[in-house]
Amino acid sequence: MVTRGFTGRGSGSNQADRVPPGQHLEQGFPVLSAGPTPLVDTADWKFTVKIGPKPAKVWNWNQFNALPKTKVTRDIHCVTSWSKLDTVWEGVLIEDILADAGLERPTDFVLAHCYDGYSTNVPLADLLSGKAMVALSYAGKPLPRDHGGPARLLVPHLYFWKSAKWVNALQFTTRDEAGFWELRGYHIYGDPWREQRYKND
Ligand SMILES: Nc1nc2c(c(=O)[nH]1)N[C@H]1C(S)=C(S)[C@@H](COP(=O)(O)O)O[C@H]1N2
Ligand SMILES: [Mo]
Repeated sequence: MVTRGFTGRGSGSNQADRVPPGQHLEQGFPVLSAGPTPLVDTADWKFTVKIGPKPAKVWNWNQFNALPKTKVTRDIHCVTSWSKLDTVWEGVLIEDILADAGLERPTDFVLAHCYDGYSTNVPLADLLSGKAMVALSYAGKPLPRDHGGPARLLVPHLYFWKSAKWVNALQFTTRDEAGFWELRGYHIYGDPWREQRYKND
């Protein structure tokens, strides 16, 4: 195995230190979807921030792409046990989306919704401070369809099922409401370092 040395991101200089318990390193990029890949044309694409049932702001593709973009390099961890290091993404940080909507912290929880009907819940704190984005590109290219293109949520510090592909809405909720996999036995939070895979982990 090749050792890369320092990554410049604090914690471990060693790859092994960056792989959570029960995970192994993956060089490829597996595709995992609960159903078929939806075809989402950027001409029809819309992204909505809602507070409860009420839309607070809607962007079309061009409007969304005019928001400030940020590039990040992150390790990702799928609950099926693969981890992939140093993945490179570009997109719009959640705080930059909220700022454009004139919102700060409407509620403490968020439910992300997607074009394929998938959903996943995340506490708002886990989406702020540069921790999460709506990613529009992967490895310097527009996000491939099977990986969630044209746009997906990226929450790399939680298991990858939280990184909702084909995302089209962030809904603020007052309680932490379970999403698709969370309703089907997966952990409500999903911290890979604490191996929060299933409901009672
Ligand atoms: N909309 C949507 N997002 C989704 C899924 C899905 O089925 N639909 N699967 C989740 C799961 S379980 C995983 S592990 C990751 C996989 O992302 P990838 O296919 O880019 O590796 O997407 C997550 N986001
Ligand atoms: Mo997954």
